[in-house]
Amino acid sequence: MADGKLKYRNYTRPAGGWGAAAATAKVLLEQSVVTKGSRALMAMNQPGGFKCPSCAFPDADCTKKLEFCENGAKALAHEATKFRVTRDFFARHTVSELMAQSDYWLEMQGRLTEPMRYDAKSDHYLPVSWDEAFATIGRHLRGLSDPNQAEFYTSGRTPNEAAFLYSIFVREYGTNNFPDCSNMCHEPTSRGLPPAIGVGKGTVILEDFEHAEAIFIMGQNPGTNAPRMMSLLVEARKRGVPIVAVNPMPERALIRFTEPQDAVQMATFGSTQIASEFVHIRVGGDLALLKGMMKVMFEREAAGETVFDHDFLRDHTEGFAELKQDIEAQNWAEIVAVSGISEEQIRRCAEIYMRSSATIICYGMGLTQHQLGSRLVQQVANILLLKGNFGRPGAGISPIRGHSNVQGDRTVGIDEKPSGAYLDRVRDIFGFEPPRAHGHHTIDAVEAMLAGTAKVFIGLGGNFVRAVPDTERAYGAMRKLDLTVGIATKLNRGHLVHGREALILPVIARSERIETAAGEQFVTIEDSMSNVSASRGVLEPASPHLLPEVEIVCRMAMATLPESKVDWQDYIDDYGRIRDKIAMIYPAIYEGFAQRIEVPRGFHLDIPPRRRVWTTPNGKANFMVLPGLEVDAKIADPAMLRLATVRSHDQFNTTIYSYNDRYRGVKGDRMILFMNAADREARGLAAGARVALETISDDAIVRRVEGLTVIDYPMSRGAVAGYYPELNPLLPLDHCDPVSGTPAAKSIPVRVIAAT
Ligand SMILES: Nc1nc2c(c(=O)[nH]1)N[C@H]1C(S)=C(S)[C@@H](COP(=O)(O)OP(=O)(O)OC[C@H]3O[C@@H](n4cnc5c(=O)[nH]c(N)nc54)[C@H](O)[C@@H]3O)O[C@H]1N2
Ligand SMILES: Nc1nc2c(c(=O)[nH]1)N[C@H]1C(S)=C(S)[C@@H](COP(=O)(O)OP(=O)(O)OC[C@H]3O[C@@H](n4cnc5c(=O)[nH]c(N)nc54)[C@H](O)[C@@H]3O)O[C@H]1N2
Ligand SMILES: [Mo]
Repeated sequence: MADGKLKYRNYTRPAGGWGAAAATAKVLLEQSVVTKGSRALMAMNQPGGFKCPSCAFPDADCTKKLEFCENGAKALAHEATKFRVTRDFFARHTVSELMAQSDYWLEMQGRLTEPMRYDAKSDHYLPVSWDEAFATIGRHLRGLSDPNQAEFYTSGRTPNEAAFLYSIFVREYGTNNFPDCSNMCHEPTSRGLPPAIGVGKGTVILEDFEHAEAIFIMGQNPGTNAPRMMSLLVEARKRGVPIVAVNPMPERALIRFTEPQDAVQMATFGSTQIASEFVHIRVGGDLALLKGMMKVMFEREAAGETVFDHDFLRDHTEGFAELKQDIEAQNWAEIVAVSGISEEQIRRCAEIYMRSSATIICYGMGLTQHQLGSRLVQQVANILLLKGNFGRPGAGISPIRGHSNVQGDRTVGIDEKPSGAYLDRVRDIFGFEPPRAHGHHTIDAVEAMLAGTAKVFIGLGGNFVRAVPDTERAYGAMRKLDLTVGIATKLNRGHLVHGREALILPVIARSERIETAAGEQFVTIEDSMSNVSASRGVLEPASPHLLPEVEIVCRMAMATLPESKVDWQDYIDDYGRIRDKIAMIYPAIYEGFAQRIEVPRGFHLDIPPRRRVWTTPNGKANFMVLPGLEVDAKIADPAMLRLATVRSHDQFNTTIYSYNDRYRGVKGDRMILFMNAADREARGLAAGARVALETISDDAIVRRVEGLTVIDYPMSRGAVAGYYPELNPLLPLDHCDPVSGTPAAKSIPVRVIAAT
């Protein structure tokens, strides 16, 4: 996908700054929402306003007047756009014609305006009434011989109220098939951390950044994907806090940043150095780095120094001896070879870590999207436990989540492996017997579609076919279904790769007002640091025919379950009633929801490790041993490179805002292969060469993407990077972490083939 005008120039300015300010103005203008958009921006992340629809990073205290960033502005501008996808639009284009358009083009057509159904005879989407649409869903779901033949996907923009009701509806219908975007994202956090520290969430809150004495950022690109985090990092640097960034790509915002909301820095063209230590890791080298750092710590203890928090180890942990044995068994030559980092630099990182009495380790997709992602994040917990970096100000583990409410959706029931205790509460409170068998996560769902056992797919938000691995196979799988339903704000590929019958159901977006028979409603979301707050849209809905997600879920339930035990109509009107039920199902964290949500900035959900309470089976924090140094299966092929699929600065997941990637110096093209010049030369390729990539796998499926342009980029050796979702055809469905099912999208073994 390109506009044919690739330009590449090394970006040497700091990230943020005037570039960000100009980009904000530009996107508002492009979407023709300058006045509406800027008014909405003022209400974003303010008490009484709505929550930014972009990432899940929390907003800071109210002392800051404007809490938004360039990429939040892009998300909002694209939501508040004046462009519309109408029935005339669908009359003008067949679905096959639309299929030939790029993701960018589809996105730029604007907001969906009314429910549509696919008509196979004409290959067009035609208008359909809401009643008829729900009746179609009910007919299909009631017609299945087994409820497990339906897949109920959720994407993380869905607010708590809608996600909670969806989880109740689907369980009353009779399945735990909840494939979710987080299955491709932070599932290693959700599955990996509970055995270690008792919760599958981060333990850090915003204030901790003010008390931290060292911050590590591993496998995460905050300048693009969590820009509100940058102001915390700038503040920390100003206090002289060391920041260690671990990344195979020297991301610009990890190097230098100008705070766009800092008037002085803006006026003086000033900037802050972010990483005091940049660790240019090999893709998949993080386990070796962490073990190397721990090895230094054990060496120092052996030499008589006190490095560990011995009281904490004694009172709170188990498994120390096993960890010690594993770490001491590693040798430096291998640690250096696998990480790609010199022993000297690893020792420096260890020194920074040992000197700090309060350390935060943040991480993103660079850690989770590996074949042993779940077990890798446990190693992050290990190193933090050694120094008692839990339950103390300025310290803890900080997975930086993706979608604005992805964490909340999981908290309120989107879980394919629900606990028995939770299911008992659902039974007691709602009066039906929920299914006990575990359901499908994302990869299982695609496999069920491929096998022909899945018949119906309902997507509450998101762009499933474009986000999952193995694009070609996923398209084929989707097309076998009897019914596909896309509940969405914007037209996307998922609506064009559809089942025999298909529906598009357009929703009121985050920034828009929800009025019901009971008056104006608000929804709630949970950010990456477990703060729950209210979100009230301020804009007029994009069309009078849109429905709120809550109502869509309720009406799907009513159309499917005529004998339901749940009073769905009640929930359509009054979202307070939904919150009351959430409080009943989750008393430990949500008790008093109705009152607590009245506080302007919301409230924090209890995270027991912050109190040094461990809700693990043995009541302790556990050191988890992962033998060896590799997080991805070794591949003997000497031509192999590890491909990391990443986000550009101008996209939100499968939504492409433009073909540019400012901080990486790319303009006008996304079919790019970032490669180290030495790796390029070793393959006899010229700079700017056109190449194809082919996946190395042993399943006899040829996975190939053509038409990539090689850019000399300071990647660590052996690693290449390119953009998601264009490169998803290269990612085999089973190339994933077995514990979480998360695709190893950061380490696809590939071979480069020169174009002939
Ligand atoms: N503007 C914007 N914001 C977003 C999103 C978006 O698309 N656009 N997406 C949202 C979502 S859903 C998510 S999950 C987050 C994602 O946010 P991030 O986690 O920042 O996502 P990525 O861009 O996929 O990759 C992160 C980094 O991992 C590095 N990396 C790759 N392989 C390795 C490795 O082996 N080790 C290490 N240490 N690093 C590695 C890459 O170079 C890259 O800098 O952002 C959220 N916020
Ligand atoms: N190769 C590779 N694959 C990846 C990743 C990667 O790094 N590499 N990252 C993975 C990750 S971390 C994630 S989270 C997934 C993302 O997977 P998804 O969450 O499925 O994808 P998105 O692109 O975020 O979904 C965008 C669509 O959501 C709809 N939408 C937007 N706002 C709303 C709303 O308020 N309500 C409703 N109902 N719909 C809305 C719009 O129609 C839009 O087209 O992709 C994963 N796939
Ligand atoms: Mo994500």
